[in-house]
Amino acid sequence: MKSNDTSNVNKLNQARLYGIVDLGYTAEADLVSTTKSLISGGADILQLRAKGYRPEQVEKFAIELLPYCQRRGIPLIINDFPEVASRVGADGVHIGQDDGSLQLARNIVGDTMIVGRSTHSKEQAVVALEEGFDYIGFGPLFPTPTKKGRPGIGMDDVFYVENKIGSEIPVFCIGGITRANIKTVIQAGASRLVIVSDLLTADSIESATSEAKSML
Ligand code: 3NM
Repeated sequence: MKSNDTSNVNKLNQARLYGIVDLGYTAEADLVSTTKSLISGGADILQLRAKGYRPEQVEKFAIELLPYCQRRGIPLIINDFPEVASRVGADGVHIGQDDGSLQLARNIVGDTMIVGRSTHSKEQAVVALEEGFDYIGFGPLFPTPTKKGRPGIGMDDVFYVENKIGSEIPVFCIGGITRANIKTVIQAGASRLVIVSDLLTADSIESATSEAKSML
C-alpha cells in the first residue's frame, strides 16, 4: 500500500534531486549546516543516512534536522529505521532489499509515510512497484566509495526502468553519479537522481547542489 499523504506524495512526484545527509561524509557537528546547504542548493527531498549508528543516535540527529526540513517544506526520509521515522514524525523511511517487506515497514510507520526501496536490478524494481513502494532507488549505476565493494550495474536498464516503473512511481538513479556524468545518466533515460559524495565533498555543498540541480 502506498502513502496516502497527498501533500508529501506530490512533493515526491515533483522531486528531481534527492540529497542524502550521510554521516559517512558529514561530521555530527555539521549535520545542520549540511542540511541547510543541500536545501538552499535545491535538493527536493532529503534522506538521513547514518550507517553504523544506533537507533537512538539516529533519532537524535533526525530531531535536530526535521525543523529545518519542515520550515522549507522538504520531506525528510530516514534510512533503515522505521521505528525512528515513526517516533520523530519524519516524512518517510527508506529500506534496502534485506530489510523485509513493505507491509512490515507499514506496520511500524502507518499509512501516511513515504516508504522507499533500494533496488539493484530491473527485476527488483518491478517487484518493488508491484509491492506498492512509493518510490525506488535504482543502482548503484557505477562503483562508488559510498557503498564500497559493490560493482556498478551500469546504465543499460535505466531506460527500461524509467519507462516501465517511472511512469508509475518515482525512480531515483543512484550510485557514483557526479556533476561530471549527470548528462550521460540523463541521456541513458534517467530523470531523477540521488547524489551523495559529489555534493558532500564539494568545497561548497550549496553551489555543487545548485549546479547538479540545474542539469536536471
Ligand atoms: N545506495 P554516491 S548506491 C546509498 O544502489 C547508496 O542502493 C545505493 O552515493 C544503491 O552518490 C549508494 O556517493 C551510494 O555514489 C550513493
